Amino acid sequence: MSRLIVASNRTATPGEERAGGLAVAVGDALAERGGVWFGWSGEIVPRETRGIRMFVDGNVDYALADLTPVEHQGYYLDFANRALWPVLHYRVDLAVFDDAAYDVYAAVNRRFGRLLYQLLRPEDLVWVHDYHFLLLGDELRANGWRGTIGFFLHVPFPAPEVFAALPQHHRLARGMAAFNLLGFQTARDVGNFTRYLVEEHGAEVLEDGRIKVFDHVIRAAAFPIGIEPDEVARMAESDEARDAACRLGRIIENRALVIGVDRMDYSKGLPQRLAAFGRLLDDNEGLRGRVTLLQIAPPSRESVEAYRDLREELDRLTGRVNGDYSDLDWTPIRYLARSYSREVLSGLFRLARVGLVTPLHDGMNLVAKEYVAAQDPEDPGVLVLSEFAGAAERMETAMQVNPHDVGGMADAIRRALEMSKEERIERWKVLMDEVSDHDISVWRQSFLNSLEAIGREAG
Ligand code: ADQ
Repeated sequence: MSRLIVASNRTATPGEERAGGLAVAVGDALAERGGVWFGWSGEIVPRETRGIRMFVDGNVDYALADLTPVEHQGYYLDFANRALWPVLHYRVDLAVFDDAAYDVYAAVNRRFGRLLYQLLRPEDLVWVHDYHFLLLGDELRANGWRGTIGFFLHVPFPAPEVFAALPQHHRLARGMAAFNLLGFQTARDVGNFTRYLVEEHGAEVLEDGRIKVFDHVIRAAAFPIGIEPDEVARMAESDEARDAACRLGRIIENRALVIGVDRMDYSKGLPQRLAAFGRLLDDNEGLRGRVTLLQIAPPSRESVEAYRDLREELDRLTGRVNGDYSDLDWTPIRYLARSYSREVLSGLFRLARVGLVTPLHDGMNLVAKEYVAAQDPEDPGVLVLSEFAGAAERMETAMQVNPHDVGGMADAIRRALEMSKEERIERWKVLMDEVSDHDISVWRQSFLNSLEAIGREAG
């Protein structure tokens, strides 16, 4: 079997907390097959250290490179986080466009391409991840790499006119055409990407579905990412999970628990979610004192300003609801701005009667799948899921909501709380089948099978 070489901005070096879907998914895939994980070390050093630091953990070799302060600012904070992330999540209003930042982004892709090329052996399979490295394939080609290169976008690919708002979208698209296979989370993303290439760059869709663009023939397909459901189910029954559920259970007593778990980010729809919970209590007197929302959302450190504004808004909304409705022995919203282990989260998911996953836009959203996998099959909770999470494409028996519609979400939470056990079990079974059928190894295998097939075709 050829070696798997994964490139992603951050790797999950052993011992690190892995809050973030990419680190969890890629880490699991690499641990299963073995290979090399290449990326930024997380270190910012005053002057670019030329080489790569290597170390081994189990069957994974880590190859890490540092960034200089200028690179970290331009490539990571300014272009990846303040231009690409908002545009890919339909927030052109929040994007900051800066040519100088793009130049640094391109330069880091060039330097990392050179470093990665030096690690490669002719038979290797290269798999690049996410929006930080849109130009990495092109840079490998510039160094002379002729093997197949796959790419997977973890976040949404937006409607063509939204991506075209990026002043450098032409150059990014040319770079992306250097990948042989581009994987997306959903059919909607593949459709958007294909339409973008056709409308903006005169691409031609061939009979076999491949796309001819900029003198390349590429393939774009959906590979919905998954989790390890058995591991989540096991964690949900671990001692750590039971302890956590017990501690929380003592406080909420026999009240119903509604849970939300997210990285704190404007794409996750947190203000709308808190507002919907407020509306639920405004409109349903009978629920006051009988239901608690636990929202866990650790700050993303890198986007300090955006985080500060969002945090203030969440504090204000929580304060409004808790101020209006708290009683001596009940606080409606418990808001925890910190991270927990996967065991603790699984225990809390299992305790919760309702899982609220209501992003405004999300590539997939693994929390939706983890919530389902953590449930007690005899008495499962209800998933309330945004129609704009990639997960919604295949999780049809979740209660799907429009995350902008506060009243509609309040109503869905009420219906979820009132739902009979029979209906909960019926809906959950369908969801659990989907989570099991499209688990993390199916995702990895189907992507790598497609990539290997392309490699064979190319001879
Ligand atoms: P994220 O935006 O990070 O991932 P998500 O898919 O929900 O979003 O993954 C979050 C992961 O981090 C989950 O495994 C979750 O359990 C964990 N996590 C979240 N909050 C946590 C907390 N407070 N403490 C500890 N762990 C926490 C990106 C894309 C997604 C896509 C994934 C994978 O934005 O759309 O699903 O990559 O492709």
